[in-house]
Amino acid sequence: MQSDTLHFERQDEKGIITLNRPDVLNALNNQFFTDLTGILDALEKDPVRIIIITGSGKAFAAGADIAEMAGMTRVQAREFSRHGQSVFQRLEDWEYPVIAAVNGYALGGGCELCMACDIRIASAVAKFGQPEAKLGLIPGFGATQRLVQHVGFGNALYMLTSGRNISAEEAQRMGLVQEITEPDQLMERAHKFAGEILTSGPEAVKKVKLVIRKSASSSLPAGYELESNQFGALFEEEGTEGMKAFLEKRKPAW
Ligand code: DAK
Repeated sequence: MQSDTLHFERQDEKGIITLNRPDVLNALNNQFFTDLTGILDALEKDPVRIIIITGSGKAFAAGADIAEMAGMTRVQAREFSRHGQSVFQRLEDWEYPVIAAVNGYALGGGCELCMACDIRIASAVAKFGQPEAKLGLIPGFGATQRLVQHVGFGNALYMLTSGRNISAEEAQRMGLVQEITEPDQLMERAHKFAGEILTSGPEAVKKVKLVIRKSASSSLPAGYELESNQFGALFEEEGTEGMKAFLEKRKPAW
């Protein structure tokens, strides 16, 4: 599937989304959000068990499209922000894991996109940042909420008030990035990790994401209850097979 802003490819149980406006460092415009929605709609009907998102050229995404944003009124800007937030929320709520393979600049909306993914694997040359304040703006696609969850208040304010870019190593130290690879090994590593997830029980993977994501906006007791319910449900689903396979010293047949 090919659109003006994205390329989508299915590889067995994986779906690979490549941001594809390299001339403007994959800047995120309204069309991008519409195109991503189209891919998620299609995947809802015919799912894959993992999504990998990456960028073409030297950027993952260098932020919201400043050229498009510059002409917006207050009302249009609010709409643009709500549109982006809802699409990123949909990605975060996607039932299976989403890996960001961050190949280069992940700035502003690009950093927000990678934070809406579940796991971030970064090229050693990737740069992360929320430079909105340098433009006299604040983030509009979720960073004021998600960055705090990823790196804590101090680090979030450190990045958001200064607008400075941080290296992949700094991002990893802060907890934003899970793995760093050599640039030419990024996609190989993302596929390898996806392969590791694919050997886990599909229902267990779905449920652990569900419990973690839902609990982030609920109380601790509600989170524990959800965990117990989902844990229990697996005893009528693939958990039985997983435990049996372990005891019989064989691979589980999911
Ligand atoms: N938007 C549009 N075009 C961009 C862009 C962007 N974010 N980033 C780069 N480009 C374009 C450049 O203008 C240039 O186009 P041409 O001049 O070739 O026509 C081309 O991509 C290549 O960029 P450079 O020539 O600048 O490349 P360099 O390697 O020299 O520099 C850079 C790379 C990433 C350091 C630099 O491009 C840069 O600083 N880019 C802007 C980064 C940035 O400020 N990102 C944050 C964007 S603001 C909201 C909704 C959303 C948001 C906020 C509020 N509401 C509606 C309330 C989110 C905001 C953002 O994400």
